[in-house]
Amino acid sequence: MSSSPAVRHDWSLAEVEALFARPFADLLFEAQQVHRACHEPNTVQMSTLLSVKTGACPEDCAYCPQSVRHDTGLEREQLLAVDTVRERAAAARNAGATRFCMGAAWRSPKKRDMETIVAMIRDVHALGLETCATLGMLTPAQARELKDAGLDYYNHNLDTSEEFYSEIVTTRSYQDRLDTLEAVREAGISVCCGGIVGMGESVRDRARMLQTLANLPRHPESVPINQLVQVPGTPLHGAPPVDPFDFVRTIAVARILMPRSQVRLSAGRETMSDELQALCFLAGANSIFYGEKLLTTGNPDVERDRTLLERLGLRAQAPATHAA
Ligand code: SAM
Ligand code: DTB
Ligand code: SF4
Repeated sequence: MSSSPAVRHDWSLAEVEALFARPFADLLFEAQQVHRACHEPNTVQMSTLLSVKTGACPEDCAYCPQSVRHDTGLEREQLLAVDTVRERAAAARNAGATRFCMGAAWRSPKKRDMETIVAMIRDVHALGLETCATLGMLTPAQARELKDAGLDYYNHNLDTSEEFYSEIVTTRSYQDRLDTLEAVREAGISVCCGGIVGMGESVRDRARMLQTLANLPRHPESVPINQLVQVPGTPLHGAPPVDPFDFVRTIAVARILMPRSQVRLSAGRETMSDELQALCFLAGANSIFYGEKLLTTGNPDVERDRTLLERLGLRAQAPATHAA
């Protein structure tokens, strides 16, 4: 493709559903063309996650092992010390990550926690890493405070369609999520926002979620597409598994709808074959979580990922300049 694909914000549901319905090869071909018109091919952005506060979350997200309402046997942990986080970030950088994402099992950060989080962000930023945090809902003032500390990205997922959302989470609304995304955007922080495939949602729900993301006033700079990690004790344990090709289709549609965004092949890689991951890269994924743990569950170890990238001729992306 010689000319850049248009960045649109007016996708209709019918158009997005039609993409999902296309023959697999046609869809992947278009996604790969869009990908190559907008990104350096054969490069992957690598983020390392750290859970800085684990478990005992008051929210009831049906997929999440950290909700206090699900008995998953997870050991809860208080907010980590700033020194510990700095050491883990330095190790991630030395292993090749360019972005470090700090996650907390909160509905929203409390006043007393903000000081520690701000210190963590300053230290990770000073290591030369891109900083990312996912701390739950934010007020506009909290978003500005995080921006001032040097926060580059904020992760807050829509998770699914507005229609299916109430089957998954009842303790906050879809509008709450959109309000946090707006606060993050207004503060000048780049947005990381995506969702989960494999919660029993329909193809229409997947299409609706991607349509909502693509029709935001600006596309999220990062779009994580997670495959549900089924954790015993969560209500979604035992949900019907996703057809792997449908997972790949979701990545491809995200790529076509949001041509310039980084599309992240996120949770769920530990149980995916190398071949399935290769199809996801072919469909336009150009970002992964890197390091043997996500927040509380497993991720492929560094050796397996290095080997996979080498076998596919993929290389790590340099830290992005924040163009949107
Ligand atoms: N508590 C904060 C929040 O919910 O905004 C931040 C952390 S939360 C764990 C971040 C995201 O991780 C969720 O929005 C969800 O998309 C994803 N996630 C959580 N558990 C998951 C699972 N079992 N499988 C796949 N993705 C999951
Ligand atoms: C995202 O979309 N996926 C990451 C990150 N953003 C915070 C989290 C995945 C969590 C998987 C379950 C766990 O490890 O607890
Ligand atoms: Fe809490 Fe976030 Fe898990 Fe929901 S996804 S239960 S808000 S940690």
